[in-house]
Amino acid sequence: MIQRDFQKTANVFAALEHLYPGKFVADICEFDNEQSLRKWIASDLLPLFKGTVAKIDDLVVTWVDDSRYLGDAQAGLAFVREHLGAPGKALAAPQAAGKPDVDDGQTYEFDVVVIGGGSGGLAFSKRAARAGANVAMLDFVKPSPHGTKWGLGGTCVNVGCIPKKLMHTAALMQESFHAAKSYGFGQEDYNSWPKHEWSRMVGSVQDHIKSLNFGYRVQMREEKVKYLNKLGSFLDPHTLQTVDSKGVKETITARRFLIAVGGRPKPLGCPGEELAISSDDLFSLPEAPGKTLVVGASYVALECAGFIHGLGLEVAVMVRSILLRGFDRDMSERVGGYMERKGVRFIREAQPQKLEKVGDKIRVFWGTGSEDFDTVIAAIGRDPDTKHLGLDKAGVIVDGKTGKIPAVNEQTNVPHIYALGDVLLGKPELTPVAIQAGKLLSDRLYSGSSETVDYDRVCTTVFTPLEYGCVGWTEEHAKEVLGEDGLDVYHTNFLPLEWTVSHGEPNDCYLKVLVDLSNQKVVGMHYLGPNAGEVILGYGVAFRLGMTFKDLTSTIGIHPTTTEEFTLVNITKRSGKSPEKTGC
Ligand code: FAD
Ligand code: NA7
Repeated sequence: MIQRDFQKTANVFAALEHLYPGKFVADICEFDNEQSLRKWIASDLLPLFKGTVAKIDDLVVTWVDDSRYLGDAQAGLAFVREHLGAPGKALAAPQAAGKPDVDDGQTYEFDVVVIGGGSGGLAFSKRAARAGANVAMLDFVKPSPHGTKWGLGGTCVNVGCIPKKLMHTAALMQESFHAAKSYGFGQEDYNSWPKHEWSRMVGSVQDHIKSLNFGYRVQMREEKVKYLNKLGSFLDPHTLQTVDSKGVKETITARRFLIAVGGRPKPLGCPGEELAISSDDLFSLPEAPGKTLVVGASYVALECAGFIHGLGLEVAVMVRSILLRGFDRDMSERVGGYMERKGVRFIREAQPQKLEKVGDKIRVFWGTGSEDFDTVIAAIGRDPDTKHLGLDKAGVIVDGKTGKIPAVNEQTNVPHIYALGDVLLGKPELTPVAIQAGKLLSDRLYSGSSETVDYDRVCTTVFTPLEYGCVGWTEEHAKEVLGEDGLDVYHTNFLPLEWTVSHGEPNDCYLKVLVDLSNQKVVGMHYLGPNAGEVILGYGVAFRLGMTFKDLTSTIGIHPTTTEEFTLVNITKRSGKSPEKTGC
């Protein structure tokens, strides 16, 4: 019990360190047992306060300026709320984090070599070359275990955001066909609407991706970045070995390196795992996947399940524990609830134990059952692509548990080697995050800037059938930091006007605004409804600027829209009143 409470509080305090860089320091000390904790308090801690405290009997102690003892965790949080104001900007310049990145006076072929031409690598390369650096960028795609390959641009462009959003759009169109009937289009009999042709959709999506691949190659030429379609690995801290598709090996040297290799889907880790495909294969599947099992419950899993179901196929999702770990619990369950009501089946508290080929089906076995599927998609997370990078030869430290690279302001423990994007430890795995990191790192290294990435307060959207967008804290986290009494949760259900004549239950859509009662600042916004990405990003700007609840509700909305619901919200959870909507 003590351990769990401590862990929760430690997490809160660690978060405060990020929110108040340079102002708040969390020193997390772990002890094997209570006895050694008490010994430490008596021998090391009490003398620090020179008798100002008679007894410290709390698991968390807080103080100001190394001398003024405040008290327990609550006292510390109260002090933060009162004196530190709104969360500030990110940490100091990268060079301050580790040893300085000094020029060793040696001559190298390139100023900087970028390993990985995805969202982050491309952004950095173009910006650095424009600033006058001599840049080479390696990008090489290792085929998936099912043999799928793609072109320049990385995960987002080829097997991530872009094809995912296009297929999500296709699924929403299918829904619009139903709706169109109520608006006077088409036949009474829905079955006469055109059938969806998976292969034609894949053709259009892949054509677009190829045009993007081509565009990036042109950009590399125009920006004078030397693009090498080769796989790189370190031989020493300033030398890479490169291998091309024919197996030809060469070496390349540089003053600096940027590791932007992203990640790849994790295999299922059970017998027969090779029968499952992943998101790396899904977006170019020549035929519709048929009856599909998606394993995993985070956003890649739910998004894929959502659009496959939306295209008229039978889908089940196998959930090990909870939906959308890391997101707001209440919102996550609402996302799942909507999918379930629309016909996606959830197999809860289950994990595949074995996959077997039975005729042209895949039989999946789990604890309490087995079932045949046409396609199984493993969506249980992604591993950073760091295993064969020779990072040990360059002296770059890798996190033992995740394989990700720890860095401060993108600088690894080796001062001239940087890392960004999905490969970074503890940062959001999102394209705009990687792009921003690439641009700002280049500006700091080659254009005299000191601006660093604000990794907190990043807006995000889950493109499930009912989209979920959010920025800021989850309700659980806000309660941990502010306490139940320090937080108001304003919430409302709503029904988009466009849905009133066609489909949708009045209470499917929902939003909530989390407000810190001590200063009325908005600390989190959550929206479940159509066009969530478009809705939430605008509010994200105001959120970053420290918007109060009054700022939000005194903004005059645009009617009739769903985004105006944020400006109208007035019912708190605390009031116990129903958030259900009755009129416009
Ligand atoms: P990547 O884009 O993964 O690029 C890394 C590149 O490095 C790859 O091309 C790889 O082949 C190459 N490489 C690896 N090792 C080497 C080597 N040794 N030598 C040479 N080249 C190498 N994010 C969003 O913001 N919105 C979304 O809607 C969204 N949807 C997603 C949907 C899916 C299905 C997935 C999987 C991801 C999604 N993401 C989304 C996440 C987003 O794609 C990633 O955060 C982003 O692509 C990370 O960029 P990166 O530069 O770190 O790496
Ligand atoms: P995440 O966010 O790492 O989530 C992985 C999901 O898969 C999560 O629901 C896990 O359940 C589940 N999982 C993990 N291992 C297993 C096994 N062995 N069996 C069953 N289920 C498992 O992965 P995503 O692929 O959705 O996203 C990765 C990133 O890519 C994401 O941040 C995007 O930006 C792009 P758990 O909750 O741990 O029980």
